[in-house]
Amino acid sequence: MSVHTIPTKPIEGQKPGTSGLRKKTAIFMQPHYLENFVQAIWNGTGGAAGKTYVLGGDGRYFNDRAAQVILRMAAASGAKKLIVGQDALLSTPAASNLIRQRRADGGIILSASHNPGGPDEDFGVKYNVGNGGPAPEGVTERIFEATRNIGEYLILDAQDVDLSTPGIRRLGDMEVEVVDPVADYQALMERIFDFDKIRALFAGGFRIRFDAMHAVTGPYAHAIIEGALGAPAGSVVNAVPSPDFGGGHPDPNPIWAEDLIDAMFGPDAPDFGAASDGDGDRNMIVGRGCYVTPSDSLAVLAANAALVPAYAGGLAGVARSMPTSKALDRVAQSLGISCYETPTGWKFFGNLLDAGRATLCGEESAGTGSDHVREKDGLWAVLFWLNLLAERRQPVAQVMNDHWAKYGRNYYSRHDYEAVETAAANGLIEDLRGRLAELPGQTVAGLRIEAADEFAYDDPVDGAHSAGQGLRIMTEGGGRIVLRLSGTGTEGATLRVYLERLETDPAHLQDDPQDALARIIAAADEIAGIRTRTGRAAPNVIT
Ligand code: VG1
Ligand code: CO
Repeated sequence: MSVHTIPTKPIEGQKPGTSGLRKKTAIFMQPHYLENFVQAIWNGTGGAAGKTYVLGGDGRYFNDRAAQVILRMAAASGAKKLIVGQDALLSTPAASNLIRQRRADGGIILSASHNPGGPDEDFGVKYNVGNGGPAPEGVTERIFEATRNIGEYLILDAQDVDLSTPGIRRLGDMEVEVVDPVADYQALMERIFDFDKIRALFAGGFRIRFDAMHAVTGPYAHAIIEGALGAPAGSVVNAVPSPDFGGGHPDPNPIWAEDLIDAMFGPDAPDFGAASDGDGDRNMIVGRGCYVTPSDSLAVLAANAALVPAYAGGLAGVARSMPTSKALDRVAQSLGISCYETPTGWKFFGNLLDAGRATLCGEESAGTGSDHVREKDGLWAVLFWLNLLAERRQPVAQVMNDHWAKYGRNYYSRHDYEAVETAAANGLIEDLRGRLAELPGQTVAGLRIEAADEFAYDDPVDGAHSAGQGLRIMTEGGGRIVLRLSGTGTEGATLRVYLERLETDPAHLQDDPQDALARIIAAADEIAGIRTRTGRAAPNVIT
């Protein structure tokens, strides 16, 4: 087997976004595209020589081929060992766990998360560092810099490595350990939650529907929910990962997981419904006739953490991304712990978790997690809910009503305008940015604006500064409008408008969120000129 040095040139646009590099699959399959980026990961992080990496992905189209290329490139650059999920599969949280447990130097995760997969859809590559979390901005900047200076990459001339069964293989001088993707992750979950209690819940007739959305959590949910916890066969649906996720978007929200919503709001609904995304780091929680927003879910988990063995000793603190609702802040206040506000993207939680300042964290985009790994974790959130329901023995709707009665309800919604013309989206943001200073004191759609700014973050642990993290407009009575552009899309620009209002009147805790937010929604449109500038009468996705 010989090492080939392939001359190459920098390729435009290999800048990692909110969560790794995401592009159309066809772009990743162009000559040198994947190779350049992988070589840039080595070049930007001090080389692969002597290193141990974890490798796996969500099983989407090109996952298997990309994994073989990365193995050959790692071997050519002198990596010591690659730990790979069987069939090149690993959920994102399972990969994070393996990096930590095996003390690997880092990991490469092949996924475009909730984006659809297939030859005409999306692919992605994400680099995680030694703490198991997404590379922080400083590292992704060095990788991007390396993509702009690349002149060659190294690759071994070799056959595919057999990834179909667990075991130790060799590729040149490098060791390849193929592992069961579920085993270590399952063991971790058993250490965190009270599996006996949850088993007793199911034994008592409690019914769950977990929708794996044809994505990577299928094998995990099957082994844990139906296997270890004894839920009846058939509780986990769409459990076989498929390269195009059954033709859908593996995005656990009421739009893309409509089947689950229908089941949970229909006759004979099970007690509990949940779904996860392409790479298994997101979650959706639904009770019988009751959808739980991700921001509320995060707050409920924080408020009930003492019911879970791993968190029974109390939470060091909590953290949420800036656009996530302030429901969590209200719980933190009542627990007397800190609540940190970070920019969008899991990489910003890493330092807080490493430093022991936060135990739980989450995002409005259906991501929730804790210090057990350094990624958000979909199945973990589902097990957390099961553990708390096993203790409280109440329907989800009752848990929510009690929560709102105690803390008030932060009505919340996100409106997405997808694939908007990039210039129009940038124009909207730039124009609004220029007007932020003059907004306070104005009354728009009957609401007085109290403050407006652009969010920037100074990491309290390492002092890193991140600017330009979203425009915020605060209105009287605890209202808030946030606007930012997505950093994970692959087509045009996606404008995200986050809308929130606090309600504490007991007579108004059961309203429809879109109605409860009507004035905030109208104000957002009037302030930013959303309809005029995007040419869209309404958002494509409302969550
Ligand atoms: C989106 C979400 C963000 C999340 C990111 C990655 O980013 O808003 O909260 O961390 O996706 O999640 P953006 O830049 O498009 O708003 V995942 O499950 O796609 O890795
Ligand atoms: Co994801």
